[in-house]
Amino acid sequence: MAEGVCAMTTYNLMLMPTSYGHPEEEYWRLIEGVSMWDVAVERQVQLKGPDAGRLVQILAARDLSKCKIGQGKYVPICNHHGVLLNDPILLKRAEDCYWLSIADSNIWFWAEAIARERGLDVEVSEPDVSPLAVQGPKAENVVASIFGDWVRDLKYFWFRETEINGIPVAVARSGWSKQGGFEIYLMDGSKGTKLWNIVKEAGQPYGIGPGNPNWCERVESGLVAYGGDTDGQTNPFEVRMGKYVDLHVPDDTVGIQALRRIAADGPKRHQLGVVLEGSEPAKADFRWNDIEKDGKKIGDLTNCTWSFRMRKNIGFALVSVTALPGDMVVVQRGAGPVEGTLCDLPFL
Ligand code: THG
Repeated sequence: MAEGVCAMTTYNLMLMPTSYGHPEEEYWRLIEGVSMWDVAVERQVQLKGPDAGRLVQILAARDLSKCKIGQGKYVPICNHHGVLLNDPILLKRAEDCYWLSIADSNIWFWAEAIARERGLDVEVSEPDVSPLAVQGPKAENVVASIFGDWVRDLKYFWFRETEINGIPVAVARSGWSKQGGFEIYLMDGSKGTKLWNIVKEAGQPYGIGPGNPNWCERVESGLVAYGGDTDGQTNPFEVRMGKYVDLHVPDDTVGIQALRRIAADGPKRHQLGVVLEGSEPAKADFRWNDIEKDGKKIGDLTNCTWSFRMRKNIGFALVSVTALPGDMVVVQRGAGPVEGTLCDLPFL
């Protein structure tokens, strides 16, 4: 509140700040400087016990057999039909302890139910962990000035557990932007303001300011939002996550039979970008609008944003695989139809 937050959204049954009142300033700070985000809503589902490794491989259709302690991986979690349930980042803390850093859907219930149904010796819980993201080209200098130069050697998604002024944290190279940066996983919620102020002070020389997972940057960069760009039928192949699915994982991985079938038949839809006509920020609220080609519906526009760098309205299209980059389409919105052109993702 002290930072002037003026908009929030709900995510994982919690409130996430979404604006501090200056969207364009917040965007350029991320692109050119450094921004700090309260993303405590990215809850951790912890799997702990002798069967934690087995459970995580049953939940995630990505081969985790070579995942090392201290390593993170982006893993699709699917149901038995191969439909995406969540797209967490997995953090391997120990041979018998993993975190699933989840997007907006309840994986605690799911993991607990699968563990009990399979008779596994593992405890599923939601520990007191709240990530704080530091993102942008100057993030590395800020985080190194707090924790030391070792953070510069962290590989993407790798992390190390440490502490700062008695505050227990894990520092990871990760975050929901393509501008580079870190996430500091706070392991004691009562010290949130203390940690925030440490980062804020260390960031002063670099012009740090508050922000949030930035909608414009993530669309430009082609990052998927589970639940925003996916519906109740979306499988990982449809939303460019096929590279995170390993079809050779053991047969007891939830959904793997369905995913093998979908891979063999070929998915029906794919995710492309769409650049809309016009060079004024769109006022209409786009969300899952019909996309038509030659007068027939071919799919949906799952998000749309004004791109500050492209000076165009852009969005993601979840469309029939018969639609290809370069195709002209029409998007149906409340204010009337608007023309657009399909393209590959990412935009930038
Ligand atoms: N941070 C943490 N947890 C999270 C998110 C986060 N959980 C949910 C959600 N966000 C997960 N979504 C993503 C999606 C993409 C990436 C990170 C989180 C990402 N992707 C890179 C890319 O697409 O180029 C690289 C992925 C790879 O190739 O392995 O970074 O933000 N804690």
